[in-house]
Amino acid sequence: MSGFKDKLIEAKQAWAKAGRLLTGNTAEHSERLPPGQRLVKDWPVLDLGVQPEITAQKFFLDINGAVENPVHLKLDEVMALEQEDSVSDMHCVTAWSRYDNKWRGVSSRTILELVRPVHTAKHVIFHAHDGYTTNIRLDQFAEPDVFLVHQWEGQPIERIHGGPVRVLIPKLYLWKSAKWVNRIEFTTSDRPGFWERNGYNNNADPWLEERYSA
Ligand SMILES: Nc1nc2c(c(=O)[nH]1)N[C@H]1C(S)=C(S)[C@@H](COP(=O)(O)O)O[C@H]1N2
Ligand SMILES: [Mo]
Repeated sequence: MSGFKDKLIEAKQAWAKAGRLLTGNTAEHSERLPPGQRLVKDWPVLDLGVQPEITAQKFFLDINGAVENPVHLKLDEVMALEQEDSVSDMHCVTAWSRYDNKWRGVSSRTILELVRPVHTAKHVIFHAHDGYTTNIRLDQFAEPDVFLVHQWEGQPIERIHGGPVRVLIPKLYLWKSAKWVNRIEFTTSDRPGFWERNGYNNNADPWLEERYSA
């Protein structure tokens, strides 16, 4: 009994340290629902308003910059890389979260093995067909739940959600997950992307409510 209580206090101290009780969520929710978020069942669409149609002909993916082996991939070459399934939650800065999304695609680990970033590479910049950009750190990219995804719930990812291939970074707010990605650039220094230059937080951790820049 007291062991359980100690555990609970320990957990709460850890949450408080991490800022997880920022908006006073109840304990059972704060386990999984980040502060200030509400659950949705559907998948809302959010972007700059241009939704480019990327056919297999138009599709390309450059992975280059501070890497030993830059590549230029067509869609069938992306599909020929090792494919994996993953289930993860999505958290959007506009305050919706969706649990248990089933994804299929290429893991960031597979990408890293393919292009081999140089030792001084520390950041990753995503570029997309609509001109959108967003940036993360290399260690965030290397997380096991990060994928280039082309299926959601067993179906091809729709154009409105960035199909045929988009980025997925579940542990960060969804603006870090570029739709219609066409270039993954590894860099030695950080370079803020579209929203990061326009008032959003550079780090974007939902558990720390890193929504806006200070
Ligand atoms: N290429 C591109 N990717 C993008 C965006 C965009 O405008 N263009 N918007 C971002 C933002 S702000 C969000 S919240 C998510 C939304 O993804 P969804 O429309 O699939 O929900 O995509 C992110 N990726
Ligand atoms: Mo967003």
